[in-house]
This record gives sequence, structure tokens and C-alpha cells, in this order.
Amino acid sequence: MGATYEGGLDGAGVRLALVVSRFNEAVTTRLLAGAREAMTQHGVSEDDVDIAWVPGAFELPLAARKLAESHRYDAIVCLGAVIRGETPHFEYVSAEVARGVSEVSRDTGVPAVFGVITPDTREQALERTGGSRGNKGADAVATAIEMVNLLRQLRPD
Ligand code: INI
Repeated sequence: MGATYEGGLDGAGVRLALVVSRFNEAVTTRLLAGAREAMTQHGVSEDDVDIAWVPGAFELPLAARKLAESHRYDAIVCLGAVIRGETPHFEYVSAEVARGVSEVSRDTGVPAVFGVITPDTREQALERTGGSRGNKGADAVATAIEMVNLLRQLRPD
């Protein structure tokens, strides 16, 4: 039996950049609040976190890429909300953002986490951002920390 690798959720010493979309700000500020709570819970230092705001979810990948390429962060967390019922070009926006964020990870080697919710309605958006179904911003931060710790095991310096 070979080795088993698993990243933990200890955020001490983990440097994060959050990229947050201003579109649907009433929802994305809730994602950000969840992300902040999770960072505190997992021991990420406030000094190790920077935040960049972008106009809409479509702009998340480019800003995430710039931040990843700066080598100043261990992971990038992208937060946004694309609401199906309110977005005529929902499929284009959501698919592009998902692909763009995953390309950042693949191209740079820095984990870029997809903390973008794609609910059918605003009510569902609220449920997923601190309502009955948790907070996807908090989940995204936990994913970022786990990936950073896993990659540190896979590529020890
Ligand atoms: N951006 C979002 O983040 N969520 C949306 O629901 C949305 N809608 O409804 O269109 C949205 N559009 C703006 C888009 O992300 C870009 O900012 C814009 O197209 C300029 O590139």
C-alpha cells in the first residue's frame, strides 16, 4: 500500500486572495461574510488575506489569474452569484466562469476555487449564503485551505 495524502483544514500560514463579484451584491456580500467566518474558524490570519472586487462573475477568471500569477497567494477564492431566473444569458455566463476559474488552477498550479452559486431564484441564493443550506462562501474557503495543505504534501519544498 502506498501513501495516502489528505489536506487538513488548518489555515495558519495560508495566504488567500478573494475575488468577489459586485453583481448581485446583496448575495455576494453574504458569500464574503461566510468566507470571512470560515477563515477565522480555520485560523487564517487577516494579514494573509487580500480582496479584489470585480464588476460581475464574468470578470472573476481574469482577476483570479492575475492574482495567481503574482505568486503572493497559496489559493484564490472566487465568489459570485449568477441567478438563472434573472439572467437571460445564464448558460453563457455560468459556463464561461466555471471554465475560466478551472483554467486558472490548471494553468498556474495555484488552486482557484469556484465559489460561484448558480441558483434558479433569489430565494435559493439566500438559502445557500447563510440560510438553510449553509454558506457556499465558507465552503469555498474550506476547499481552498484543504487544497493548499494537500499540495504542500504533494510538492514538499
Ligand atoms: N454577472 C453576475 O455576476 N451575475 C449575473 O447574474 C449576471 N447577469 O445576470 O447577467 C452577471 N452579468 C454581468 C457579467 O458578469 C459581466 O460583468 C458583464 O457581462 C460584463 O462583462
